[in-house]
Amino acid sequence: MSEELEALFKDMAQSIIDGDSDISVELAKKSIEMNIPPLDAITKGFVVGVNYIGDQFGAGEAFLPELVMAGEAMKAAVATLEPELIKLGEARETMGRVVLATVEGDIHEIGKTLVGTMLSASGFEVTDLGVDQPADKIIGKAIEIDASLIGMSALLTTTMVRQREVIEEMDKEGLRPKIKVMVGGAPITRDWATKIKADGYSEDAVGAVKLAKELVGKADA
Ligand code: B12
Repeated sequence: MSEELEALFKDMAQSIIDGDSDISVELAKKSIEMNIPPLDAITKGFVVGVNYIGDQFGAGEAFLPELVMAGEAMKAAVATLEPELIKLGEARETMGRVVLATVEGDIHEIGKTLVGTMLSASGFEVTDLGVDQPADKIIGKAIEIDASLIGMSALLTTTMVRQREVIEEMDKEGLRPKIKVMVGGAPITRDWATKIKADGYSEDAVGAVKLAKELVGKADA
């Protein structure tokens, strides 16, 4: 990696740590001008900062206002890069409909939105219900739009259990295997996904696209 690039990624991470949306957006724009792949800017730059603040918060060394500011700066940077992410997709055929949501009681949206953007860029028709979504809303929407896939995000150890509730409800209503389920979010592991009988899990947005294609039977597309 060139020194200039390394410095830019470092500044990106720092802008999130400082919770400075003006600078994070400015750096996102700069990376577009420099033709840096938008996913690199996110994963090698901004995410490093948000993870740092998350760890500091977890250790009691950063507090809620800092977490909120970092979240806002992260959201603004990802939103700036979103059109570039979409441009990357050269989807010709539609891959199927996906309902995406963060589960009830959980308002973390950045990772879920990023997954949604990447799925759209890859040809999926994404209905993003947003955050804090109860099981009946998620399932109801999937039935309404005849979705082939539901993607659920959870960022809290206290809300990840909601993913299981949705799956149990779907099984009760006989909706699977017609509608597949993938799960994700920072505390989610492959073991958890297996335990709750999800059809798949991915730890990041690129993996989520690959998984979604596999689940709808279009792995080669
Ligand atoms: C930003 C942030 C916030 C922001 C969210 C802003 C927003 N608009 O989204 C705000 C300030 C609102 C917030 C609030 C809280 N937060 Co918070 N937050 C974070 C932080 C720092 C970063 C999350 C993030 O955006 N990461 C960047 C994105 C890109 O990554 P991601 O979300 O993991 O998503 C990727 C993958 O997981 C995956 N993925 C995600 N979703 C899906 C879905 C599918 C289907 C698939 C396949 C893949 C997938 O792909 C994504 C892209 O690569 C994390 C720490 C961390 N490192 O996770 C804490 C963290 C999650 N928060 C935490 C806590 C405790 C809280 C609060 C309870 C704090 C409080 N006391 O109020 C509240 C909860 C409010 C609620 N009810 O939800 C804890 C959770 C601890 C735990 N064990 O449960 C963490 C881990 C911090 C910590 N170390 O303590 N938070």
